[in-house]
Amino acid sequence: MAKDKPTEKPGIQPENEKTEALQLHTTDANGELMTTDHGVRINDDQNSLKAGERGATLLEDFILREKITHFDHERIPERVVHARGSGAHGVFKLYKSLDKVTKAAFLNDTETETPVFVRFSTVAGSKGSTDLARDVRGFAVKFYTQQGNFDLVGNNMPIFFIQDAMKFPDLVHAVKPEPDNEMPQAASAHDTFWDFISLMPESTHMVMWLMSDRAIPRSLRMMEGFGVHTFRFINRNGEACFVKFHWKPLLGVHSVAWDEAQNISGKDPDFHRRDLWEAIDSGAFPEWELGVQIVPEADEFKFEFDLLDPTKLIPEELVPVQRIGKMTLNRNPDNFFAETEQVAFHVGHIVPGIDFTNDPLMQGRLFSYTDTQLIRLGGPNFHEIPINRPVVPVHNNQRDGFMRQTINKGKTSYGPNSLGNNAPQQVKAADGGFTSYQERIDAKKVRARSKSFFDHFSQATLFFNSQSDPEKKHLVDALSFELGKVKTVAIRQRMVGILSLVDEGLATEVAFALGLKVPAKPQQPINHSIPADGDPGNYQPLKVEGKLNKSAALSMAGTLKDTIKTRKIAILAADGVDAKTLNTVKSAILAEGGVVQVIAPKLGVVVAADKSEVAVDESFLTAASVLYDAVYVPGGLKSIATLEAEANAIHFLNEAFKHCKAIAADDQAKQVLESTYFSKKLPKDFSDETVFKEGIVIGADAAKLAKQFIKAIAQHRFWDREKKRQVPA
Ligand code: HDE
Repeated sequence: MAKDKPTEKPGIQPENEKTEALQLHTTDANGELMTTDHGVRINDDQNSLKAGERGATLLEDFILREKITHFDHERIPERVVHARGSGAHGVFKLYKSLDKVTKAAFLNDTETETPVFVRFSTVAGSKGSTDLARDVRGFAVKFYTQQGNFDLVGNNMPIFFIQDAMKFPDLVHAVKPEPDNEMPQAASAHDTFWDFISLMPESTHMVMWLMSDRAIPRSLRMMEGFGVHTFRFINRNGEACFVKFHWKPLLGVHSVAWDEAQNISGKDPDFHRRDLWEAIDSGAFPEWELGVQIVPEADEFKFEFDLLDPTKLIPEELVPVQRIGKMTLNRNPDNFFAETEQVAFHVGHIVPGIDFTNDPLMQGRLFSYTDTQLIRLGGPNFHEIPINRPVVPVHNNQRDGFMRQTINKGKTSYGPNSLGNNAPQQVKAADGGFTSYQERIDAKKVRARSKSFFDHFSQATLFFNSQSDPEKKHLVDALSFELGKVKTVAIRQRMVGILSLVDEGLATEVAFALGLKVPAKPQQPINHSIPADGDPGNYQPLKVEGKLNKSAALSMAGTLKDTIKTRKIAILAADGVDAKTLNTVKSAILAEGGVVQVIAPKLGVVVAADKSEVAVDESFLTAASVLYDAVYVPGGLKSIATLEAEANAIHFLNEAFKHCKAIAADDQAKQVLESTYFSKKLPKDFSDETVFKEGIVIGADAAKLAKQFIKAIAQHRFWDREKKRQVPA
């Protein structure tokens, strides 16, 4: 794996070929005069034109009319799914050439830096909904390659709910707010979602991922990405292989606790968007390695699942992920609407060397993405919007339409032609002209599902078995929460039946929380996705015993835990704080790339015991422990006395404990911890080992304490603490 090192000086957001091209369309009003849209200088932008000072406004006021009309038309439809998103520019650099398997130029040349634009999103919520909803995250990357745009429109989970595009509108209708009362917003915890899921056994595997901590990431920068479908690579000789795409974050894969997620949704619904923006702004550029799993064409039928089935992943134990390059996000957009909102991704944007497979979900997507842009962006010229333009020239005979920008010269807009030198010319494959993979097809036209898609449970079980104990507990809790919000008992009961086919213990625990019983004999669920004339017997889901019992890559427990880069650490302080211990710990954290904020009873400064002033970043009124990764209480008798009496400080610590975060305190500050609910649970003597296990560091030597604290923060969370579930924060 590549070493995690900063690419540029903090604060500098480098340009690339694409961001430079965007400058042509970028404007800055700084120091400029105000004009109408037609360039006429405006003398008064405060008052409309009236018949007398107290008279009616005149229709002839073109300045008012223009301003109001533009305002009236500012909104465009939000995306029907993935409406809430955050974007960033960056670059992709290849580690090693893949020229043996693909002729895609950006995957051949290790010298090229390919500009990218990435948009992360939640799926179900509206544009203004909370970032911390329990949901799948979209992970869409547009590569502006020298052969045209390649879009990898993926998610942070490697599989999907359904196997056929035909069911997508049903899935989305079920998860979106219910149609009679438009509730709940950005949540799957309601009857229609679970009604659908409980009748669609093929969704079981994905539901396990959705109920796992993957659905509540700590940061967009700390989640994996997946292309989901099996794609094809094609090499220069026209030979094909199968490929699955992965993104592996260099900060590791981390989540928050569900209780925390719900609190963040209130305290800062823009939590993920802000986190991404601030990291890039401060020069801590997020990085992912691009991974590929390559399967030779001859091995298509080697697996116990079908490579074309999007509800299945290829376990990394069977086909390892090769890390082939790195993406660095190093520039925030200048304008949210122009870039993040207007960017148009499409699974069908591929370049020579990459091709589709017959995955029926992918095939449906190939239609949907252009279609949706036509309504969302208002016509067929959305490829001309600056963020969507490739960095290579575009020439063809497509013409006109709403909002056409390009001025095509000449008489001909058809081919062949003799009046315009038969331009633009077609391109030979050897010169980079796209040719489709010549897959052999000899089949009857049928509406059917392949039997090889019918095992809906073995990978759901594999996922569950691969989780650590805390992750399993979170799954039980998430299912109990979600189904607990379902009003119809029959739906809950059906889900318990489905869960019993995944894992008996899981079903028993969820059933207990719901006050239900697990069916004595696991019942095969009925597959309701059958054609009207279909024989239900032919559509029975299969319970196949998977050969693999566990796959380490499916758990987040073994993720990277060697850095505190960009983690946010709160220092609680009041007047009289010991500036020396505070600054020692602060400097040590900053040196490791962490972010530190001082939180005090009021804004301004706290006057330290040595009369120096310490700037306050947030007051207890505006800060909350759920917005930080760890908390430290420095020494200073007066400060400690104030904090001990400050209910918000105690609540801050209780909550940090409840959410399993690293907590540190100067020896003197022990008495603040003694006012918390968890004081009784603290081990008496702290050795390094206890610190590591418990995540609580107390010490008189600030330098030593800082070292241990940093080690604890890097662990991210001490989930074992949840066993002592007695903190009423
Ligand atoms: Fe999408 N999806 N999707 N999807 N999808 C859209 O396109 C669709 C699916 C994904 O940040 C829409 O431009 C169908 C899988 C992302 O702009 C729409 C099916 C995966 C984004 C659409 C799927 C995705 C979208 C809505 C089933 C992971 C956000 C707005 C056949 C591999 C892109 C838009 C962005 C967006 C259709 C299933 C990922 C309606 C029909 C599987 C990341 O076209």
